[in-house]
Amino acid sequence: MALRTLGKSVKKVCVFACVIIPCIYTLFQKVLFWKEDLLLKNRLDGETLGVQFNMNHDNMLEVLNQGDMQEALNGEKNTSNDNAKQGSFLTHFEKAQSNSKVHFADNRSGKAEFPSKESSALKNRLPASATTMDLTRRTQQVKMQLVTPIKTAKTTKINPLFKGEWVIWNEDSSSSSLNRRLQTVKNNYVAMNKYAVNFTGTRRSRKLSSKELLCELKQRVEVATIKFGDGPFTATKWQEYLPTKNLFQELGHFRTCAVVASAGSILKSGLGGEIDAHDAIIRFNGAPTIGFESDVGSRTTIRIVNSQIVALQEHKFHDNSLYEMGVLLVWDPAQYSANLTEWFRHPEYEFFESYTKYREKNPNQPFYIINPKMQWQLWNVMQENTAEDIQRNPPSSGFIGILLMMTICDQVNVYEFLPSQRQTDLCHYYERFQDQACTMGAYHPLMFEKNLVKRINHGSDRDIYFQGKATLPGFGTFQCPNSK
Ligand code: NCC
Repeated sequence: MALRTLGKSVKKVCVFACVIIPCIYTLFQKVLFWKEDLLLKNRLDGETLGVQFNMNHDNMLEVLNQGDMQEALNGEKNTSNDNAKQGSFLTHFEKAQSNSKVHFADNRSGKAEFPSKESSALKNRLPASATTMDLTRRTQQVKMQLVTPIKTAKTTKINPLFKGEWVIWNEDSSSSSLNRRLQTVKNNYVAMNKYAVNFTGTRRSRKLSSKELLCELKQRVEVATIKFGDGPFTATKWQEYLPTKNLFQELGHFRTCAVVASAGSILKSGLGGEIDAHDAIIRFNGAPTIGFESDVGSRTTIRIVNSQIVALQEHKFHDNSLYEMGVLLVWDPAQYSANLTEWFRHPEYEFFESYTKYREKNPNQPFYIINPKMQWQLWNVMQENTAEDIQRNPPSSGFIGILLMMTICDQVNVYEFLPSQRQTDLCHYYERFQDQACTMGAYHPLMFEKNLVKRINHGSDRDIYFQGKATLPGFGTFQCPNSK
C-alpha cells in the first residue's frame, strides 16, 4: 500500500518535472522575449529597407569590420576607454565626461546596422540552422543595442512644473554615451586616419566660454570658395565655369537665417511657417521641400551638397529640379595637409567634370566649390575643444552650412540639429531608413559638432526641447579681442 502511494507520488513528480515545468518555462520564455522578438523582426525588416539606402557606407562597414564587427555585436570589449589617454584636458572634463550621457525623450535606437550593397543585414542575420538558444542570445544582444536606456546624470530641467524630466542635448556628450557599434566605428575612424590628419594643435586646458568659442570660430574658420586663378584653377575654362562674383557679393547679408537639418525628427514639427519667415534658408543634399512644407518650409536660398551628390549618377543631380533652386555650394574632403593642386588631382569623389557640365547647363545659377581648407579649420577648432579624439573625418554638411550662415547672417536659427523632444532614429524626414548614426555620427564627428553648437547657443533650452531650435549669433554681431 505504502509502496503504491510512493509510486503514485513519484509518478506525479515525474509528470510535473517532465511536462509542467517545461510548459511553464516555454510560456515564461515566450512572454519574456515576445517584445525582443518583435524588435529583432523590425530590425531585420529595417535592414532590408536599408539595402535600398544609397550609402557610402560600404566604407563604414569596412570601418566597422576593421575593429571587428563581432566585438561590436558581442559587446565584449569596452571601446570607450580612450578618454583615459587625453591628458590634462580630461581633468577639467572628467566629471562631465564620466557623467555625460545623452538622453532623449525616446531612446529606442531603431534599426541599427549600416546598410551596404551587399547588406550588413545578411551578415548579421542568423543562419537557418540557428537554434533557439542562438535566437535568444541574439535577441538579448539586439535588446542591448536597441533598448538599453541611456540615462543621464547631467540633465537640464526646463520646466520645473513638468513632472518628468525634460532633457536636452548635453554639451559634454562623449563617445561613452554611444552604443557599442557607434563607439567602435568612431574609434576605428580615429585609428584609420583616412585623410592623414596631422593635428599639431593643443587641446584646451579648460572649457572655453560661449563667447570665446564663438571667437575661435569667427577668427579661425574662413568659408572660402574656389576662385578663378586659385591653385590649379587657372585654365581659361575655369574662368567660364567658376562664378565671377564672390560668394559674399552674390549672397549679400541677411538679418535672420534658418538652417534646416535633414533629421527625421523634424517631421510633425509644424515648423514650416516659422522657417519660411526667415530672410534666408539653407538646406542640404537631396532634402526636399515639396510634400513636407508644413514641417520644413518651402523656400530654399542656399543648398550645400557633398561631392557624392554631384559625382554619383544615382543622385540624379543633373535631372532633379530640386537642385535648381537657390545658390548651390559643393564640398569635397581633401587630405588634411593637401594643397589645392593635390586635392584637384585626387578629390574624394570625381565631381569636377559633373560640376562643369552642370554649369554649362545652368549658367545662371550661382554654384560654388568650397575651398577644402575650411573643413579642416573647422575640424581643428572642434578637436581642440573636445576632450577626446574625434573622428579624423571632415565635419558634416550641416555644420559647414551653420558656419556659412553665421558668416552672412545676423542671427541663425538652426532647426533639428540639436534633437528636440521628437528625437527619433529616422535618419531623414524624407526617407524611411533608420539609424542612430545619422544623428549621433559615424563617419562625421557629428556628436562633437552638436556639442559645440549647444555651447554657443544663445537660445533657450525650451526652444531646443520643443522645436529643436538653437539660436546662434552671426559673426558680424560681436567683437572679439585681438580682432583686426
Ligand atoms: O544626411 P545628410 O548629411 O544629407 O544630412 C544633412 C545634414 O543634416 C544633419 N543631420 C541629418 C540627419 C540627422 N538625423 N541628424 C542631423 O543632424 C547633419 O548636419 C547633416 O550634415 C552630409 O553631411 O553631407 C550627409 O550626407 C549624407 C548623404 O551623403 C547625403 O544625404 C546624400 O545621400 C551622408 N550619408 C551617407 O553618406 C550615407 C551623411 O552621413 C552626411
